[in-house]
This record gives sequence, C-alpha cells and structure tokens, in this order.
Amino acid sequence: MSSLPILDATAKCLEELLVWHQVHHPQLSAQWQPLYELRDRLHQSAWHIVVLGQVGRGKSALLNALYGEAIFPVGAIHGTTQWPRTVRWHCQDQIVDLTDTPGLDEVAGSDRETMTWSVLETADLVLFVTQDSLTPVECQARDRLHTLRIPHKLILTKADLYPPMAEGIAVSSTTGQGIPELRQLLQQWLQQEAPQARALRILHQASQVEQSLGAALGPQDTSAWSWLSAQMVASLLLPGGLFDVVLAMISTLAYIRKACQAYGVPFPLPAFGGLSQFVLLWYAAIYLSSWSGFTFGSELWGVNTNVLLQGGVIFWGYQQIRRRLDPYLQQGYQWGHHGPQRLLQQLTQTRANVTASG
Ligand SMILES: Nc1nc2c(ncn2[C@@H]2O[C@H](COP(=O)(O)OP(=O)(O)OP(=O)(O)O)[C@@H](O)[C@H]2O)c(=O)[nH]1
Ligand SMILES: [Mg+2]
Repeated sequence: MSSLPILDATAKCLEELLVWHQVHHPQLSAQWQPLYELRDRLHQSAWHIVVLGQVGRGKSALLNALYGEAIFPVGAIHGTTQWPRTVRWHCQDQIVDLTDTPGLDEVAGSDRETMTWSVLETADLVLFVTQDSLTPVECQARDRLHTLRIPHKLILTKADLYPPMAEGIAVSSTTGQGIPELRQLLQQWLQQEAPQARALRILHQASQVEQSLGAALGPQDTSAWSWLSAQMVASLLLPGGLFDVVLAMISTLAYIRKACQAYGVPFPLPAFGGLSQFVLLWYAAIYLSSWSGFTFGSELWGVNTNVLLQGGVIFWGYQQIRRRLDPYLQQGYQWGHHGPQRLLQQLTQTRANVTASG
C-alpha cells in the first residue's frame, strides 16, 4: 500500500464514523467531536515535529541548529523554555512545524510538563533529546511515547562533551557535528514514512475516541433472555434434530442483529470470525443433544432428558455468545467495515509483510 492510499483510507474511515455517529449517537456528540479534529489533521500540509526531553538537555539549541538560526532562547539555567513555541521550517520540499517545549522534570513545573504532553497530541514525530544515558524520567517518557504510539527518534546532544550511547543519533549544536546528517534523515523520514505514521497515529486516536464512546453508551439491553425462552419453548414443542438447529440459526441471527442495533454497530460485524466457529459447534451440539442414544430415552421429573440436555446446551450457548459478543459491541463502531481497528490491523499486517519481504 503506498502512502497516499493510506491517508485516503483513513479519511474514509473517519468520514464514515462521523456519518454513523451523527445519525445514531447525536446525544453523545461531545464524545465523538474529536473525530473532526483528527480528520482535519489528516490532510494538513505541514508535518509536526516536536522536541522532548529533560531540562537543559539542549532541546532549543538543537532546533536552532536544525533551523539554521537562533530562533528559540537557549540558556544555561534550567527552565529557559517556559511554554511551547512553534516555527515553520522548510526541510527541502517538506513543510514542517517545529515545536520547542519546556523540560519534563522541571522543579514545580508540572503545568509545563502538561503543556508539553498536550502539544504531543498532534505530533507526527518526536525528537527525543538526551545526552549520554537515559534517566528514569526519560525511560518513563519513552514508555509513554510507545503507549501513545508516537514515532520518535533518539537524539544524543552535546556529542562534543559526552561519549555517545550505543543507540541514538549523536549531534552537537555547538560544533554542528551530525546536524546535516540529522536534517537528511528527517527529510527522508518525511518523504517515506510520515504519511503512514500519521495515518497510524490518527487511527489509534480514533480508536480511543470510539472506546470512550462505547464506555459512554454503557451496556445495552439486548433482550437475550426473550430469544432464549422463545427458542427453548419452540424446541420443546416441535420435533427435534435438524429442526432445532434451524430454529437455533434463526434465533441466533435475530439475537445478534438486535444486539448490534442496541449498541449502534453495523450488522453483521466483520470481526466475528471466532464467533462463527463457535456458533457452528454449538449447532452441532444442539443437533446431537436431540439424539436419544445419549440419554437412553429416560425421563427426569417426568420430562424427557433429551429436552433437559438440549435446554442446557441452548442456555450455555447463549451465555457464550454474549460473552464473546460484548467486547466487540462495547467498542462501538471501530470493528465495522471501515472502522479504525480493522484498518489498523490491515496496516500493521501490511507493514509486517513489507518488513518480512524487505
Ligand atoms: N557543549 C555543548 N553545549 C550545548 C549543546 N547544546 C546545548 N548546549 C548548552 O546547554 C545549555 C542548555 O541548552 P538549551 O538548548 O537551552 O537546553 P533546553 O533543553 O532547551 O533547556 P530548557 O529550555 O531549560 O528545558 C545551554 O547552555 C547550551 O549552550 C551542545 O551540543 N554542546
Ligand atoms: Mg529550551
């Protein structure tokens, strides 16, 4: 898959989500409004690169060196940068918004740290700045970047003063060492990887929006009990065997459809591969339980034991279907045909195939 189709597929996914929620969940608009921002961000022409690191690591000096002018304030006193600031930078033919941020571990600087993380909401790439080793604060910040699925490059500044670590790109903003190479690397990343990285990140964020919508919707009444009792009564009254299986098919489909309607997700859900295998086994169990050879045709409390066995199988089957269905339903629309989870799965698979074949 090339870069632009990825952005197009992601745009289509967001459009469909928005249309679906406008129709089905107008009362929860606060939950799905962020999808508009994600859609707008998708096609922004400028890439957003943000610098991140502890105080005094040389973040601002690094951006100045990349930009080629002393545009951000640099100082020996920790906490020189007090709030995020962005400048537009032309990295050859790519437009980039470069954002400088306050340090992560500033004394009494939790507000500044919050500002920094909120800027990262829209980052396409993070330049993670450190020196010669990673401190616990830096390890935590890196883990958080992984959790948020924000792509980042490890930059080792002050290479004129410290020996480089095994991992990372060593640069010195003072001597200029490694800066042209870093610029070239960024340009390459912007051309080749940025569209896919942006699509993946936005899909991940859309998926979180869907999850919060699913949580706001809460468990819905899917009236499993009414389908279950109707099926049991009909199985008792009518002849068994294949007829019971047909009955089970109709009632399962009707039940799943009703559940999808209750949760406002499309029917049938494409993520039901595992469920359909279980349902087929369940039908086989219903068929076998009507076979008198299993119970020798005996009676218990005046009721044919086949009927009791079959009732038990039907009841157990419904419990299992509910257990398997609920996690999908509660995550809202994201498993739908153009849902973010489905697309994420496809993209991750495509990436894995490309890496394997490369
Ligand atoms: N020798 C050397 N000094 C550097 C280098 N980069 C930055 N410095 C110095 O390190 C100090 C901190 O640099 P800044 O760029 O302000 O660091 P910062 O990470 O932006 O700091 P805060 O804004 O306070 O978080 C300054 O005195 C810089 O001159 C470098 O590559 N080599
Ligand atoms: Mg600074």
